[in-house]
Amino acid sequence: MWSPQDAAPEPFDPEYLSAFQARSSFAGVPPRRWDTAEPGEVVILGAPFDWGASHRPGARFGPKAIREADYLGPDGRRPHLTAGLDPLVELPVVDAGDVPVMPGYMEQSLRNIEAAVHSVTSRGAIPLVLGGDHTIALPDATGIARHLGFGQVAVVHFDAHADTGETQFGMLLGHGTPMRRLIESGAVPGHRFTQIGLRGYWPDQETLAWMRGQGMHSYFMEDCVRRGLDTVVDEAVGLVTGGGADHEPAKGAFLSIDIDVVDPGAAPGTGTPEPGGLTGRQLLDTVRRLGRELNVVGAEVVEVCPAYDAPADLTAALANRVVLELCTGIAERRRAGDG
Ligand SMILES: [Mn+2]
Repeated sequence: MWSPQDAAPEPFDPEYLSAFQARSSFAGVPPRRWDTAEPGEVVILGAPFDWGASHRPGARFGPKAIREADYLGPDGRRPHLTAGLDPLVELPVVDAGDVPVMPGYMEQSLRNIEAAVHSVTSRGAIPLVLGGDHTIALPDATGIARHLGFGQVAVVHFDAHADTGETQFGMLLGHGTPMRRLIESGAVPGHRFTQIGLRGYWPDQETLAWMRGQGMHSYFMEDCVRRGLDTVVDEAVGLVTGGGADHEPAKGAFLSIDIDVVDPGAAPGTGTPEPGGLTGRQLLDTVRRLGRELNVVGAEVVEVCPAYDAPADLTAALANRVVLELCTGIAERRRAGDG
């Protein structure tokens, strides 16, 4: 089986076009091959991969839907109303299209995603991956850890689900297992994980005990409601920048944003909807804040499943704005001279 402990995968032909390729770049930003990213750029990559889904498939169409769920023109400009800057221009943001993936071919597809993310990261740019189901957290975070060092990157993980299953249908790879694979490989140790928004009826108590044993910091929706999301995010920031008890601060943060962290009333177009989540407003404010307060070295927005999003494309529109708010926060941090 493919493992993050293997040697880094070989790069592949960046001219290859996926069958699920969007016809336009995100908001009309300039196209860029991922192997020519410039330092400081935020590079959007599509990962139209959904063969790790346990329930509703269709997230392979997520990258296209997120790029196109937008009522403004493809002019590469999105001036933020209150930040006083345009993150697309200021960072700048570019779009490298979709990573070539092959339906049904789990391991080779994940290798390609990892190679593209690693290529962007190793050039000093910030990969921002549009999923795709959450299996891609494994190659995304591994590609970044290969550059910054195994154990050096913190993950702030927004999700209804912990994604720490030991197996899925008896198999090691799938969208319910990536966080466990990252911990086992050492790419991201348990103490570097902060999870926000967990709820529902999965995983079981044995898995929750394993997570605690690994030192994972898991905030349930009940914590977000009872203690307040701001308090939870204060602690999440402290865990990354302070490292938590007995640990060095992380070199940077990877934000793994499963759109199902938001209540399915506002984000129905997703593979495994779980009632009772965050509001869209809460997620937007939080990702902007984390962009500002953390050294974000990469991000992914996953599990947008457009076939269940009809008729209003609400989930894809929210994901589009999550990307913009995160980029706004990163631009604000850079303007303030912190990164
Ligand atoms: Mn997930």
